[in-house]
Amino acid sequence: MNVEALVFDVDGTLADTEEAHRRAFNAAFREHGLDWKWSRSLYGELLEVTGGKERITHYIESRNLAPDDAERLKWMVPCIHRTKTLHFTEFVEAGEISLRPGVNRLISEALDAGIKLAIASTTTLDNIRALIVSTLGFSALARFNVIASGDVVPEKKPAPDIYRYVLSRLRLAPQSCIAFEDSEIGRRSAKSAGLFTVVTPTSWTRTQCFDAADLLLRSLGESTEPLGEADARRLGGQWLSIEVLDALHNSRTFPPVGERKAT
Ligand code: XBP
Ligand code: MG
Repeated sequence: MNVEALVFDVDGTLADTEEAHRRAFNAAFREHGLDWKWSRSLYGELLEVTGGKERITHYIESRNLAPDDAERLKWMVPCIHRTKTLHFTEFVEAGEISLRPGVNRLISEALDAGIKLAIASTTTLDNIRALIVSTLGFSALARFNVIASGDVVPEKKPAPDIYRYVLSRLRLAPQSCIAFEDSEIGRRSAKSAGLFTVVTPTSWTRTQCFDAADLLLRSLGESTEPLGEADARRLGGQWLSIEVLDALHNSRTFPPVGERKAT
């Protein structure tokens, strides 16, 4: 194997979490006596702003409030976001979120092959920990050599900071690592840091343009949820295995752009 580490984004990649985030934001707004309610369509637009605190601040600034009101609300953002995180972790701990197809399988294959694992996410460490523990068990946290959450770097995605932070902690060059993302913002972050990037969009990001993705798939696939026909044909198998990933990454020959549309 030439691949030395797999670096996973969390929201949308490990699991399809953004609906739970949206519900947690709205629960926090209610708890703080705010009459804000983020619909699915509005939240889809707000996802262009990475980081929950930054997203709430952006929303306040977009409402043309009186300067004093805006300042007072911005002062509340950290507290509102802490409440939101409590609601999100409650949803996760209640078992409402499961890993996307192929994630657990690929993590196990990587460990068996002696490949390191890392996380590079914009969300909070509390959210990441809750998701890993609720889906893989407490001991699974130790499988990851590095878990990097949004606030450890000065700039969130699409800046490359979080991936560069992970590479420095892994002491690996970007050329020997592969990133997994769900959004164009995340892809740009990983690519700017020099990583081969696999993109598996969700319903929140499927309409984005991923022509620049090194590999675009509907999901990582597994025996119970195989890849779509076109993806399976391109990869020569029903799911993205470590062996196929290593070969693709080494050969740097990717399926023709035209065939990159996730089926
Ligand atoms: C996606 C994000 C996060 C989540 C909300 O993170 O941008 O902000 O939408 O989580 P990822 P927080 O990099 O894992 O795709 O409220 O904790 O930010
Ligand atoms: Mg994501």
